[in-house]
Amino acid sequence: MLDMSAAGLAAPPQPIRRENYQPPDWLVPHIELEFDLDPRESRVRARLQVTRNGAHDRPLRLDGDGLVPKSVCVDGEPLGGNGWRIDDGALLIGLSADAHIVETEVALSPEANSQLMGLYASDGLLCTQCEAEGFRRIAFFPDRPDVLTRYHVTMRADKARYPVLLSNGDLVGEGDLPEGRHWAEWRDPFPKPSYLFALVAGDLACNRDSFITISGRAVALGIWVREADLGKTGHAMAALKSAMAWDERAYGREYDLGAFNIVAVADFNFGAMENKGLNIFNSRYILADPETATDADYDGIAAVVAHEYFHNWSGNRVTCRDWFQLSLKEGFTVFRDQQFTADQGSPAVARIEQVRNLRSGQFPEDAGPLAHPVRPESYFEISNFYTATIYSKGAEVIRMMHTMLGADAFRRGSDLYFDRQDGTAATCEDFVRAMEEASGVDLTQFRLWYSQAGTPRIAARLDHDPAQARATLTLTQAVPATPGQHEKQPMALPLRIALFGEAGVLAERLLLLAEAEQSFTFDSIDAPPVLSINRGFSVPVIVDAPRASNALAFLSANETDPFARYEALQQLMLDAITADMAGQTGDGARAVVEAVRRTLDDAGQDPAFVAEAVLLPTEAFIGERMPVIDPDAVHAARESLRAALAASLGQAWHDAYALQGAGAFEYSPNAKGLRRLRNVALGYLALADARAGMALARAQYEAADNMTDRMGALSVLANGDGSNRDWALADFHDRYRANPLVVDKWFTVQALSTRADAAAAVEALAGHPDFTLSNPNRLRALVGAFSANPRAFHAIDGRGYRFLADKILQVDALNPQTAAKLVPPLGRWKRFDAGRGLLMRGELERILAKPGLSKDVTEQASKSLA
Ligand code: B3K
Ligand code: ZN
Repeated sequence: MLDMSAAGLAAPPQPIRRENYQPPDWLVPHIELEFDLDPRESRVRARLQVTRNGAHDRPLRLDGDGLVPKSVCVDGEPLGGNGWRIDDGALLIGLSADAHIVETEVALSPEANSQLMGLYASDGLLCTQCEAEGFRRIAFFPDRPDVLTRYHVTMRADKARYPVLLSNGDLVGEGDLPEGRHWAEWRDPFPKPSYLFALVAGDLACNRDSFITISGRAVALGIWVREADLGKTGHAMAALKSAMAWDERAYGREYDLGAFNIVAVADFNFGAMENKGLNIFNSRYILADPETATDADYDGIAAVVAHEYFHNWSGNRVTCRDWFQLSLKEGFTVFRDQQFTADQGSPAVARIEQVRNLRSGQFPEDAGPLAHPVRPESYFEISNFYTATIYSKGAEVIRMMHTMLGADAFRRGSDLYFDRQDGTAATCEDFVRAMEEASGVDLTQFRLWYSQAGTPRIAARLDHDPAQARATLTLTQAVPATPGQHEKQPMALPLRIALFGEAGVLAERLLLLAEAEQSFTFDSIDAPPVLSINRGFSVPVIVDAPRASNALAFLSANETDPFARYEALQQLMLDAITADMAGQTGDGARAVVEAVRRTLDDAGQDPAFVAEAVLLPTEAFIGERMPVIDPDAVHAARESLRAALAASLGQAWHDAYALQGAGAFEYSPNAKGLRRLRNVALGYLALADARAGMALARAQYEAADNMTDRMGALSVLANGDGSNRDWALADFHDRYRANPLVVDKWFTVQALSTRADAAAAVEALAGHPDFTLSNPNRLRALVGAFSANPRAFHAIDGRGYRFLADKILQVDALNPQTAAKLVPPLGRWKRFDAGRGLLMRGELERILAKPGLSKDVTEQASKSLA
């Protein structure tokens, strides 16, 4: 037998398992943190009050990552080298009594921190990111979400370089120090887990405002940015105030501190972070003005500002017991931000966008090697579990409870949950139990949504018996096998359906499909009805309900639920494209053309809805429906349908293009809808007549008074040929070279180009002086976007795969968390032909062979190969 230790091999790392959860051995009711800040070397002193939790004799274990203690004291006495040891980065101290004061001191280098976890430097600022396990890179501490601590923070820094010093809670003192330094002291009265700690030091300007809460308390609001960006903070501030008022109305949740601060930073691993009282944001989710931000950017800012604010209750006041419960805060908070967004504008358009995101981001994950339940069972690196499943599917799980219970009982359930769990670290089970108790609805079977991975599939058959005037809907469900879960049980699926006759709705019901097969009958139905299924996308599944094109066309014109109307048209389009790829000739394209014409002609419709409804399903979505994805065939079939729409509906596209009202830029649902429709129309006009289309796009580009119009034009120009294209790309870069968020758009529009030379262009752009691997936004703008460009990324010679793998390896050396997020597209190799599959596997193997590869990328790449 091979003796691992003798062979010098370390035991393979073991995953963390949910079933092994143990309460903390030691609690930390209070901490004092002192920071002497400097980009090169910052000193951190931590003074922890620790108390033994239960009767045991285990040592105190304080997590650490890359920390070297300069000193360790217990109850004021320095501990010699025998009193402590380091084990896997953590500091272990044997303690005799049940309560002690433990003090440690460490030195950190923020400017050398390229992982952007812990304390780091970004564009002259010093800031922190701690979720999930970044606090252990700042101080030795039990860095787990179920240890709740009161924080008292003192910061000292050079006053000229860092005039602003912020942390969680309320400012309790500040003053000057010798040698041009100054200090500030912050106290957060709410006990919190270490992942919610934050500090910022920098030369920042503030957009100040205030909010009076429902009980009449004044909250000082601040959005902190670079002086030059101050004019771009108005939209985020307005969104914050709307979100605060909305949470009082919709959930009865009031803000609890005297101050709420947001800081925007340029280098950030994801969107934003909900640190208690001091949210830190990726600047792309704060900064906006019409000249530099699109309508989609404006919408994203409002949604993320609201999301982080809502975490103050769903995440901070009630946090997670362990990271397996991550969806407790993320799924619920996404659901809350989705409700908020729906209340701001068009609920139908909001739902369409949510479902499109779910289908493009979460369904492929659920169907691939990285599939995992909403409440995972194990992980190696928790950063890899901030996934579309935890967030988007998690939100759908909450939404289904809302649907099954009804809005009133759901609200009683959320009130009970917040009351009962306030100040605790809770589990998904606690949430479901509160919903159950408040409503009396039994959610036993429903809990499978937390434990079973994979997207369920529903097949539907509708029979009609004229003699009995009865329709019978037979539904079957199946949940596909996923890694580690071969056998699945039938789930509780709340399915909204309607039956239509020529005169309109004959029956509407919310069905609960709970068995593998079930039939539902509908009486007083004289003639064979048309089935509309999964209205409002009430259940996140794939539905197979074959319907003739005239039935789908009927629904696309007559459904009363706008989402279902959209869905019927999407299905009609999908059927036409699928038939084309299968070489069938039929009237699929003609049916689509007529349905789109009717939708464009429907004067009463919200233009934003029309713009969504007439968009063809994405190439990624079409590919997902194929047994073996053929990106070239998908592209060809989709383009041919696009060409048919462009050629047959010339006048309708002209009319839609001309719809936009005159007048200055306005950010309102209607104006946004008109801009969206106009840009969609521009795409079709350019397809019908490339020369005229490029000229029109250039004219739009030059005349634009807002980024939505300019970007819409640029994307048409970038996909085209000729001098207008070259001119526009050069002009855009020149105009906006000083604005990194806009330069990101310039990279993305080229990375997403449908041109045949897109892969070569992206390789060249990776050598552009403005490209850098160290800024996650820039990396995602080029490399992330490219891997979502189906045809270019899946180029048959494998150059797209090779490019991505090269970038993953380069980024891994700097920032493993962000590198690991780039891996999933390579893990989809089973879905492609053998040739592509082999090339993708080859790149995953090459990645895994790299010595010193991070735990983050190792987990993603090795699971992707399995
Ligand atoms: N809670 C953070 C995400 C942290 C990601 C850490 N890898 C932002 C959010 O979801 O609101
Ligand atoms: Zn969140």
